[in-house]
Amino acid sequence: MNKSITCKAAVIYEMSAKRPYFETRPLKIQDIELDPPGFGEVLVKVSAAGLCHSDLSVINGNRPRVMPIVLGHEGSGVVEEVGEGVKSLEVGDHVVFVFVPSCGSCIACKEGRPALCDPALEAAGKGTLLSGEKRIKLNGEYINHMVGVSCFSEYAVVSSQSLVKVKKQLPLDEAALFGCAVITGAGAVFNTANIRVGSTVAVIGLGGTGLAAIMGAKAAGASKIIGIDILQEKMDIAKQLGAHEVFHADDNSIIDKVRNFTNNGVNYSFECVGSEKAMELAYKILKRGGTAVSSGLSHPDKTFSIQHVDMVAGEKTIKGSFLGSCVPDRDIPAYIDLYNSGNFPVDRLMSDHIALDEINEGFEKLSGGSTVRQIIMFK
Ligand code: CXF
Ligand code: ZN
Repeated sequence: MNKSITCKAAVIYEMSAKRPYFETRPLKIQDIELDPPGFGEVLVKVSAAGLCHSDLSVINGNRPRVMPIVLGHEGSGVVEEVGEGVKSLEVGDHVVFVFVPSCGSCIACKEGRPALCDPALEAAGKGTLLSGEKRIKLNGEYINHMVGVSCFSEYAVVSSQSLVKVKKQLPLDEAALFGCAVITGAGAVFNTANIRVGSTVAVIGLGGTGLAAIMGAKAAGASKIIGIDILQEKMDIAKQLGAHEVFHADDNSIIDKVRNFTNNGVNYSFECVGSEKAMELAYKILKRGGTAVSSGLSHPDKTFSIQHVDMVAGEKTIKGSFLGSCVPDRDIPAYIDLYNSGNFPVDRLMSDHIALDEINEGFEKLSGGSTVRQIIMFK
């Protein structure tokens, strides 16, 4: 009979803490107890976990979640134990967490759109694993899972459908990036937009996801790539990764500048901020016939507005992109191969490696915009 284990994890009890987080310390490093993996579940020893804006959005209240919760949805690790019925993975396998598990039997999964898996959405809302169960206990009471992952923890019990096996040659800090930044940003380019070689592209918001979109656009053969942000450091990285031009988001003449740099607007724009202002800009810089793709997540109260007639007469498309419209088992290994070919320098997204107990300092830095991906490394 397998036993439960005790390990350290970052727990958050309430949202909307004030900054600076290194003073208010919204994430508490505590001992949690993990039940053994149930049917179809896996115990993973977490190796690396990235600090992403979507975790920050839970901390600052932009993305309300059930509390208390162990955050973390971008990570990698090594399989420590498999529950009954797990056929696809074995002890010692290296894995990347996926923030939408796919049940495989709902209509969305069956039609090849696992990002839209219905049971996964329900489980995420309730803070459970795909099975509907919780496996994390704090002081004897069950607490919540973050999108079935909760990898700001030394160990995680997750559904086997929340994992993709990866080759052992790939360093696990690099592997972690594929679970969110890369599939979300590059997936939006490769899958959601499915851009044509020669397309003109603008990316708004040059964090982990936006920079992955820049790399994706370059790898997919875009002829002009524009990066837009409010921070010079990020615009500089975008240029190193393939942006031909960068503009400051607050520049009053940005729309004209994008139009002048391209043939009167871009074929594809990618909103990677999660703000209605960025969404409106993404729409306004489109060329006729263009498509604006948004992977940013704003507060549920937010709406954006566009000129209706312009959308109709200009045959413009607005598309949402969740999980980069990826099929993780297919796309994560493919994106890793692309990385290994040298044409997709994902490791450039890494700013820092930190320890679990530096997580509040890390989120403060992320809020200030001075970093791309900080990776928590576990021993
Ligand atoms: C998010 C989507 C909402 C749940 C957490 C992960 N994606 C990228 O950050
Ligand atoms: Zn993320």
